[in-house]
Amino acid sequence: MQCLWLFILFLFFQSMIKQLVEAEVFLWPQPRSIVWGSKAPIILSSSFHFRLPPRSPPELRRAASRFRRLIFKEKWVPVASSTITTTRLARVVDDMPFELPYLIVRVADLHADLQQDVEESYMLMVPEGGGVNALLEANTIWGALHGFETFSQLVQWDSSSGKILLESGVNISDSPLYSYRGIMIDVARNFYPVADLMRTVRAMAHNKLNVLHLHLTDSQSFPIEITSEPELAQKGTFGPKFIYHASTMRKFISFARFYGVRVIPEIDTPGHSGAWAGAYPDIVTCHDKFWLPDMALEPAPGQLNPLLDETYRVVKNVINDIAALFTDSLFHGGMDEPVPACWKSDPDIAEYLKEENNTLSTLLSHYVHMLHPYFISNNKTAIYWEDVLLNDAIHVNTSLLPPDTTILETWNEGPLNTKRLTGQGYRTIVASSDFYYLDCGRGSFVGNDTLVDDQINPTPGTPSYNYGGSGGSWCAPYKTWQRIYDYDITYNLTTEESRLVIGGEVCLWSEQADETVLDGLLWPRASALAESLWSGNRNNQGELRSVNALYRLNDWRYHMVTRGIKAAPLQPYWCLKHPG
Ligand code: CP6
Repeated sequence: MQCLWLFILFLFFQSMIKQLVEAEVFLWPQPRSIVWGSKAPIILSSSFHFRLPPRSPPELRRAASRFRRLIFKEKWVPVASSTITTTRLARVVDDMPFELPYLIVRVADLHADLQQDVEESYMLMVPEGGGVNALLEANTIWGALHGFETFSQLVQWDSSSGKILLESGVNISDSPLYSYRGIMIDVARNFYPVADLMRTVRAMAHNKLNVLHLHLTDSQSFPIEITSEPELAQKGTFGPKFIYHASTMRKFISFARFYGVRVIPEIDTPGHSGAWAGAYPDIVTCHDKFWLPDMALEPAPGQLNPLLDETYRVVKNVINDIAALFTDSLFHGGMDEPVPACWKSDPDIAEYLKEENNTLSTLLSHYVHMLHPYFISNNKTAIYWEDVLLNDAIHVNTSLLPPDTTILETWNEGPLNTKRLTGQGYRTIVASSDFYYLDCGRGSFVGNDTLVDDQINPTPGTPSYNYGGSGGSWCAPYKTWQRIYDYDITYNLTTEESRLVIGGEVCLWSEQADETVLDGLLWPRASALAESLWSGNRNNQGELRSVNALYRLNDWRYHMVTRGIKAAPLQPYWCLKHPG
């Protein structure tokens, strides 16, 4: 009996000691598998180098020098570190001045392109005690980049000795649960300077996020230069400063690639297209009819007219140009939120609808029938918002959208629509407005919060929004990092359906956002998504890991701040110094 108590006591202390030790190194996102040894720190001196495979491509070489610079420059001291850590490190530095000579990098396939489903796994082995090389093995350079990132997070600065230290005796075997781990930024409601998008790409890479989806066009503006149709941007943006020139965008895409981040363009049609009217008023329905001046906080939806040849001439040019500019094989074609009253307000469409068997859905079907092949002929897989199949009033038949060239992005009805889409055999990206919309719950509106599509020319005096468009309170509450972390994107799916969920993305709609608030809206909430999609939001017992993640995420937030990302605080600083 006594023995049993002693044993329980032993277990208790053992787990306490383990917790103290494990609290010293924070990795984000947590790797799939990590085995710690004694964790005796070893020194990285200025002779330390990454040893790359012969004939490594520039992406790998630049990443190696980037990370080497980061490791020696950032002098990271975990904010959450206790005095125990510092004294232990100081003692170890005195007692065992062991150095790590090299990190040997091995990559099986040096030339795999950065595309959907590229292999991203890596193994990182730092032998105990120094003197022996560490090893990073990956199947592709994109996996090796993730390995560099993890390596950089094992590094700390010891302020008392001034040495750069690395935890030794670590074995990490890591790979993502989902291949699509993204952030969507709406750059049409407000413009984002490229420098801010570049900082976002760097932050994404630190979080092992791999897709930046740019919502490039909407009714408010058309800020991307289309070489063959220059007037679209010239007459569709807020001004000459608010344009992504093709040459700038090309450089940005290449920059992102060096960080292992794919940039996916979205040209949103046929709805949300009011800004096309600047250059081509004739192909856009209802752009000048919605709404009354006192409601004019959101422009008319503006929808491309599927009945006109001119529409297809312009759309085809736009898709061909964007397809050539953006190197990713995925291309987002929009198709969200069709407004029946907008199309109906056009006399030709009204006429069309009088014919037997003609409906708004057959009109959209004609448009999709024309549009989808433009993506195929450019060797692209099209992504569409779920509305194209699931919108009650206007949707197309699945036969128009072959699953091998179509991916759907779900944003309504929580997990229900994910089931509907995967159930029909479509690969699906989850961007649930209930869980992943980052702009929600920050604004307010006055009065009626439901924008009915028949609300064309609403009665003067109708309560109106006090800001433009959706977002804000429209989709309250504000999504906390825990809410994002805990969302099970394969909830209620069969194994087969789950396999079709390729990942998810948080969305930053920009009615009330631009570069001044970008970092604080994205981070650390996008970090919650990053870990949830990388190594899962539950432990082996099926319990949500967010319960124990706060301390580590808090430290990661400070680490991001050190790396130049103005991530929002999660708690008073005090809390990190007084862990429960
Ligand atoms: N703009 C576009 C939007 C939204 C969508 N598409 C949106 C809808 C509802 C909420 C937030 C954003 N502002 N083009 C939906 C995909 Cl709550």
